Amino acid sequence: MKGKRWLLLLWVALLPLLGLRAEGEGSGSHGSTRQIAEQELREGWHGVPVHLELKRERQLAADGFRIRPAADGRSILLTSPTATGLLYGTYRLLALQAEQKTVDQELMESPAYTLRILNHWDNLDGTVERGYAGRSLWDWEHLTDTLRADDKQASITYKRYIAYARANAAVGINGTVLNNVNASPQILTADYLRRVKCLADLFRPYGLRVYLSVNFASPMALDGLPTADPLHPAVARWWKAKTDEIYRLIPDFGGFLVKANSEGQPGPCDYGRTHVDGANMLADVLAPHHGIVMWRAFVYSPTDADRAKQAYLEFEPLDGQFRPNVIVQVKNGPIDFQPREPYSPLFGAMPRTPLMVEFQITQEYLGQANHLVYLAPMWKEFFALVPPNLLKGVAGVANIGTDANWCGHPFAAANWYAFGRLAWDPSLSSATIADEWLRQNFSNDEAFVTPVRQLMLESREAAVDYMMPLGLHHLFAWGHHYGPEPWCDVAGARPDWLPSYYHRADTLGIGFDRSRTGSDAVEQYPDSLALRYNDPATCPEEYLLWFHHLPWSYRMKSGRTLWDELCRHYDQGVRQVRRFQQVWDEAEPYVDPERFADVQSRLRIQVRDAVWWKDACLLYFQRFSRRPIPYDIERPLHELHRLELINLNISNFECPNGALLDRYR
Ligand code: GCW
Repeated sequence: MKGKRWLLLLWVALLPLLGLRAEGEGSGSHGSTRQIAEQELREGWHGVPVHLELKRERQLAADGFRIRPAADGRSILLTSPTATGLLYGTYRLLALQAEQKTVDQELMESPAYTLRILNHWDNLDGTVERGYAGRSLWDWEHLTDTLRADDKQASITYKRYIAYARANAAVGINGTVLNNVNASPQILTADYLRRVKCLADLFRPYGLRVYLSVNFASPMALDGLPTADPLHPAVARWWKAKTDEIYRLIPDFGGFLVKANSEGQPGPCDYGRTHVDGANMLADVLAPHHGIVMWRAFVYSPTDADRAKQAYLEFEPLDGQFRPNVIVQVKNGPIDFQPREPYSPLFGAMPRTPLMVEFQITQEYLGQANHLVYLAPMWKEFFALVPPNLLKGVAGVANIGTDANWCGHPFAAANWYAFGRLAWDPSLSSATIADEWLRQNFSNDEAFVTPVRQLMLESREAAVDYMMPLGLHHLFAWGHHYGPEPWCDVAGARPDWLPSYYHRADTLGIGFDRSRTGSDAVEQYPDSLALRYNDPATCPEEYLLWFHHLPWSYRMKSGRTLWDELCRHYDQGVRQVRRFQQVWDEAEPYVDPERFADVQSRLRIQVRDAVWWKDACLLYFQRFSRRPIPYDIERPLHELHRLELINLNISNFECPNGALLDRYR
């Protein structure tokens, strides 16, 4: 049982494990992909015969598919212009079967984006930056061409790679960046590239392309070049040779992801060049191979007193200057994956540049592996304001590791699933996706699905409420970003890494004034939104303290003061997770004991954490507001001075787990 546990919670666990071998799968031919589809159907499909047919159709995008039940109901025709599309259609059929849905109507689907890519922040030493589900999936040491299912030693990791590829294909994810954006130059050595090739060969038949994050100073680190200046001919020559070497090994290699001149990473600006110079140099060497550059816009050099404005200030003027195979990858919000942020104003501001959104699937700022937070509603919020057709692709920072259940929290796999589904079709609702995932993974029983789906749908708002409601942001503890530390002060730290930079609480009020009379960040939004956000009376209350510094006595729409409303949001968040506990306990008859107990115990941690957040934030802000916590809400359970002493003593990147954190509370 134990050895196979890592498969247990995967939605495709409903499908039988493939016994395929690595050899012969590397050709990338349609044949092998099609064979996988056929085998999946043979082993998993219990309905009428399905006929697969490769067929070009005007209404179908490359990897789209059409499922057509015959009029007499005796067979199903699955067509697609590509073998990968046939595989996607196969997985859709198997999903429908698992959800006990009948296939009695034609179904036609085409992916909304051609780029649906996971970004792993995996280091070569097996650690994962902001990973909370064990170690990196990539066992570099044992990745060799001879990796086979029947080789005992490699068998576990081999099966894991195949299961990983299947899981991605099952939701239409078609790219994976294997390594951390804080990239080690070593990944580009011949030795590592050979291992990358092994993964590319394993993943290819599942329609999953491999990409790499690259360190901009690689030519210096690996071959002693005196510079990494993108305009220096020797540097461009080095990248060309390296890129050609990669494509000799991996003919369908996807391209590079680059974090440059951000958080200490090297980049073109080190040489007085621009992001355009750096990105275009790489784009030119990739272009002959049809590769792309995903150039991240996550930069915040202090070009302005407000960090929320910095990426825009640096990138907006570069619009129209990038090569066509450069895609600028922008985080969904202007700061950094906070529980709630308005969308990044760069979307819409660079009409002549292909853009990708970067979501964070791993819950760096959302309770990591301890909190149940279903993220589809957050990503839908983004798509509600940024029209999906404005984007070229969608990237998600993966939450996957070697943990038995892949993602740490048993419900965290729902976020991997939701990411894939939304990258395929951003018009799907959060409820539909949660419904699918629950049915495929747990039970079709309405008595289970209805309340637990509701729990999932409310979970993100609950987290916002007990962590940082009304537009508050970055109140996190230093480094590891797990618990609350609104008081955090670290001598010599960058001010914009400290919570007080963001909440600006004082005796007069709280919030970051980004209105026209403040930092004027509102100006970066389209006129109609700028107008709305600029006025506290029209600014949506969920962004109020993101855009405004307001007095504690400010009247909210409810008629309550800002202080009272803040208290109520924290209290509401706590009450909601308590309610989640009840819902989950009632679900016991429908869930296997192992997963039941796991979620139950993590919900207990979540409730304790929610109370910790509420007490820490309210008691700390009360020092400034000097107002009572409304008497009809639960009284604080902690003393502020004791909360201030909590030091989880975990490094930036270590994986906290419930047991460890519990010791500190
Ligand atoms: O969210 C922050 C994280 C860093 C991360 C960085 C980034 C990979 O705290 O760990 O580094 O963003 O996105 O580059």
